[in-house]
Amino acid sequence: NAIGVFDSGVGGLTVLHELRRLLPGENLIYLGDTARVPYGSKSPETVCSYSEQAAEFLLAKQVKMIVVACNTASSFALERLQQCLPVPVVGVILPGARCAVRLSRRHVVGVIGTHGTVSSDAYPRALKALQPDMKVVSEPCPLFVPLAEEGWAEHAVAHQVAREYLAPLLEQQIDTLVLGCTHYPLLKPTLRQVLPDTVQLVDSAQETALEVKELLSEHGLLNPGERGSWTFFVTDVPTRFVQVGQGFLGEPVAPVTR
Ligand code: DGN
Repeated sequence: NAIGVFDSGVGGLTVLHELRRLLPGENLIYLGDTARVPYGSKSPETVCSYSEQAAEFLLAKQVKMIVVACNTASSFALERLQQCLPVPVVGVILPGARCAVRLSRRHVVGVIGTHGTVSSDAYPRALKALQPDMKVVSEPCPLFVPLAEEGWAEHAVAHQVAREYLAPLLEQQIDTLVLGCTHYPLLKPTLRQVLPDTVQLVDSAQETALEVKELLSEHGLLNPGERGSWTFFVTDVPTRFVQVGQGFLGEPVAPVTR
């Protein structure tokens, strides 16, 4: 059986990339809800209902577990999905929070994400549950999403936007920054240049892949080997998903079924 992964669109391919690297024997089924992206600016009710539909689609494909690759969907819908679904469900928030707690020396952590993720308070809740004296400073950075999709993640404009967004976090002297959105790993080189060397970056995608591996081995569900398949589904015509997706996945995205 495959691992089902869903996201609002193309961004979750950063999570798929990490899953593929860490678990090359697994069959992966990806659903990008490209007809209804973005989730980041929609209400909790809407994001929950879209997430339930995505999970149902994957369950019908007999997946053995589901990864909610989208930070906004994880923020709003993870608990509900974990309660209702007959397979294990992993989101991206807790793995990222765990890593931040491990790395942070002074317990002042920055979190960046969509408006939805930041307004949900999901990261601060997870971080404080793990480390009660944690100070969390959050900042929505919505413009990073179109910059990454446009291939402008390292453009001068991205540097300027990053300086504006990160200024309040640097004022609070964060020592760790959680990249709480599927698109932000593409901005790592830019963020690295804007941030002092003392600030550590947490890539939720990498941490999530580790958590999936642990969960599968705990349940005896790990697929050994090197030759897992992957299959892509989208809810709109696949043209743009294929074009933009390559930059997120690090290799060509194909074949894609609508
Ligand atoms: N996938 C979304 C997230 O990680 O929050 C970003 C894209 C979006 O829906 N705005």
